Amino acid sequence: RRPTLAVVGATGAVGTVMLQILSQHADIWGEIRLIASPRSAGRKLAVRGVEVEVAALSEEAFDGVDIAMFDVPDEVAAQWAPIAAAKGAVVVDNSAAFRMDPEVPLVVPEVNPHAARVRPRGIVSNPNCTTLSMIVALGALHAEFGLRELVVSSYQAVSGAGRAGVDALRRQTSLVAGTELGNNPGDVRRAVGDDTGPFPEPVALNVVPWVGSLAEDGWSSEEMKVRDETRKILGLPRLKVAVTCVRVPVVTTHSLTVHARFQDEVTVDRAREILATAPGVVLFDDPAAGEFPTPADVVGTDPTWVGRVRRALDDATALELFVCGDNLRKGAALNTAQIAELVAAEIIRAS
Ligand code: 2RA
Repeated sequence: RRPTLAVVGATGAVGTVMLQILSQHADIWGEIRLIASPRSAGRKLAVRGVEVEVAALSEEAFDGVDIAMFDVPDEVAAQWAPIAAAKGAVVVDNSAAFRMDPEVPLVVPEVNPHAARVRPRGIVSNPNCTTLSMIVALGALHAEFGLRELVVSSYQAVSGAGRAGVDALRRQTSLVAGTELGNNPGDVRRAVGDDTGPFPEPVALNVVPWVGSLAEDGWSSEEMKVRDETRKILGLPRLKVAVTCVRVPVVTTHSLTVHARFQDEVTVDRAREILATAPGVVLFDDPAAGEFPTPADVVGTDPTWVGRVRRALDDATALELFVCGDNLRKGAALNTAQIAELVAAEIIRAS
């Protein structure tokens, strides 16, 4: 039996990538139902080469659905994911609403696929895009070396804030392009005006050391997600994690610098072997030839790209890495689709 799939949030930035991925992956699905807010209902979107009309989010929309992938705001997921689960669907949710719920597994198929099998609430969570942009590479290194501590800085693309983020960067860039702006305090801010979109400061010609909302003691919600989710996925509840999240003027693909300290001494040669052979990872690391990953080349691709692999100068147990991942693909839609495919395989085996 081919499972019925619902895509909830089909018209958003991640939903759009999701429909592309569903059109590219092996077609294991029966019906694919597209669901969105009543505002978007009635639109027609192509998936698997067929136009499908978007249905409004409602209880009836989940009738007969086996798996429902959600990419909607946290409060919408908090309300509707349990409704879909109560109607018998396994929900794969990309919001933050359930990620830290002990009864909801947080799954990265390359790292902890077994976790997806135990889902007492009928919900499986997809990690945040920033965690996902590094965790496949880190998981592979952890499996061999035993991770002890992480120090991370992110360089996050504006599409992490959805279509509004991309629109804001494009608008701001058009206002500063070809000017001499960027040489005097406040000149970029004055050119951009008060409307900085979903960001607290101008993002064109700038970097903004803030992503998400204010958490405790000056940390951002995004920074807390990277720490909490990494601990949960790797099963390391006391892992030391220091993280600073930064928004940069890149459309799509998050980058991170990672200082990872392990249990024992590490070698760059072994780390390179692990990264070169890990599923879902591409090692692209030859600085002498000018080879290291950048968002401009990584965008639109599936893997986690790793470069600049070095042993820490002052600690033989630590590695330095530069990592890039498409935040809309592996960072969101692709990982969600991979989880849904794991669950679908269970349903197909059982039928
Ligand atoms: C961002 N990580 O980049 C967030 C989106 N989930 O804004």
